[in-house]
Amino acid sequence: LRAHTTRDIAIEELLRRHGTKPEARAEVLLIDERASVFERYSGILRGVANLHHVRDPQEGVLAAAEGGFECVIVSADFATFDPLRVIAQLRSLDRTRFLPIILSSDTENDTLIARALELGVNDFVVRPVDANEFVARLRTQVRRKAYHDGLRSNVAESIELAVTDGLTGLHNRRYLDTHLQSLVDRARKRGRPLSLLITDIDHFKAVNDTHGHDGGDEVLREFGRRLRGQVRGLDLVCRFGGEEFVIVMPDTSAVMAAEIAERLRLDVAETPFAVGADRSKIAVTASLGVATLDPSSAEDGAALIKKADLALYEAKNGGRNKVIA
Ligand code: GH3
Ligand code: MG
Ligand code: MG
Ligand code: MG
Repeated sequence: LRAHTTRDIAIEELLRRHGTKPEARAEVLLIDERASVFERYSGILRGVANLHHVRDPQEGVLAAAEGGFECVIVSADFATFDPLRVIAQLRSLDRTRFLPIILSSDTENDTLIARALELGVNDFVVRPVDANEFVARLRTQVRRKAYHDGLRSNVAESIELAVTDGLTGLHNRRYLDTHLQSLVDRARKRGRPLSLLITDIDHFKAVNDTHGHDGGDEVLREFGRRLRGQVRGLDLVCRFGGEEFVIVMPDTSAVMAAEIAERLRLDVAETPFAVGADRSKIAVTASLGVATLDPSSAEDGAALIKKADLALYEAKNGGRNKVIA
């Protein structure tokens, strides 16, 4: 019996990471007109990759764009088709922009290889290929892709987090700040109306005082859900801060926006919010201020927010549970 020391385990981990143990098979696409090349490469990559074969270069690009591949091997030797075009197409499509490409050439054509590398080929092999070298080059590309895919999704996740409100899952103020002006610009350019509303929960401090901060959080989440559920997908709903929310509504006139605001007000006021383990019901009301972009003035996104905020202030002063448009 072999004693398993910590050192053994560490070495095994290293070997595993460096691919001495079999890795999962990669899904690889070969674009080459010849069945003989496919047979040869299938033999070499047996146990390493599931090799898929498309003979026609244009169909090959389409197959690659359909996804599911971790690497594509492109022939440099089509009878009548320029292999550089295949590479350029693969690099220009969103779906294949980052897909590793290995160029497989019958001859050591330096000019072609150099131009292919410039177009974004990741590696190349010259036939007849050495089996071990081919496997190693392919695995390197597959690992590189996995690593970069991981990085890309981490970046996408960080960006998503940076513009999302953690409590409600709605967009946050940072997102509004970066998008409101372009929504205003677009509305002006297209000669379309644009409305914005700000809503603030009435006496929210009392909710916290009576039901605790967690109870208050639950009300905020439910409030956010109701707002999101009552407007169209293209309307931008965000948590502006504390218990204030902003909704930006493209293609929405002042009359329509006032109706929507009234509907929201009623929905909140008429259906109590359930909080806590015992789902006790809380009566909540909110005040709303509505503003519509004036096409004859030069007001910007910030001015629109200010206008809606003044209306909200009036609604609060007018006794709360009110819409001022
Ligand atoms: P008004 O009708 O004038 O709006 O009264 P209000 O009590 O709602 O207004 P105020 O702005 O005085 O109080 C807002 C409260 O919201 C104070 C703050 O502690 C609370 N609050 C802000 N953010 C959160 C949060 O994320 N969770 C909870 N539970 N409370 C929050
Ligand atoms: Mg306040
Ligand atoms: Mg309030
Ligand atoms: Mg407030």
